[in-house]
Amino acid sequence: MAPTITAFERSPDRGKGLARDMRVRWALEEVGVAYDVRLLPFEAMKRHAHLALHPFGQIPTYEEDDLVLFESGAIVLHLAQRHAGLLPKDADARARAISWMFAALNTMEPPIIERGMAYLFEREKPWYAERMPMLEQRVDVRLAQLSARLGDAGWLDGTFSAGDLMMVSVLLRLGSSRPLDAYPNLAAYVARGEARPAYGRAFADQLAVFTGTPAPGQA
Ligand code: GTB
Repeated sequence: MAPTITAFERSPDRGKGLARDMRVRWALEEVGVAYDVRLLPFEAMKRHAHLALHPFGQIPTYEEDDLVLFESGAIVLHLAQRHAGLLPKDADARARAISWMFAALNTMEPPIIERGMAYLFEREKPWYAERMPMLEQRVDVRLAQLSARLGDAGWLDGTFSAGDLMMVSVLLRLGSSRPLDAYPNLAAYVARGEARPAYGRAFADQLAVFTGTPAPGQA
């Protein structure tokens, strides 16, 4: 049976691909696994049936036979370990790719999310003008370090991996409020990720939830 993931029935971004089901969809497309999606209204995410799958009442979740997973990173890692295409065969290269996944989630994502939350929800607050430059600077430090490491390479460590999938997904969370103009190699890196056919299919599928337009190839 095809695995089932959960996603927002109504996402505040209306299909811009920012919710975390997008990275799971992308991984599923990269490894060529067909999947079903169960769309959840916000209230249903907090009810017992969903809390049994996800202790924090969030999306995405992943169900495959008797296996239930939550946390987008764990789901992508599971897919990458079970299927070819997202992790190198060489054990050391594999471990390095997994390090990049953790770097995306633990080192890059927190300051990016903190800045994004302040930008969205604190703009009217008296402390915003003072706090924002500090948050911008924390993001900048990480972007500069990542940019220095990536240099002229296409991907973070040799061929495209789950580490790149996660890093591109996290960088996309910066959105239009924080363009990557100062880091042309990171902007090109993100564009390379978005240009992957698997990304395109995943993006079209999650957008179709909000536009009602079936993704190409789907009835
Ligand atoms: N660490 C978990 C993971 O990686 O899976 C975090 C999961 C998570 O934050 N899920 C969010 C959620 O379920 C959706 S992705 N939120 C509801 C809740 O907590 O009650 C975060 C998100 C939501 C919306 C947008 N957007 O519209 O732009 C972007 C990102």
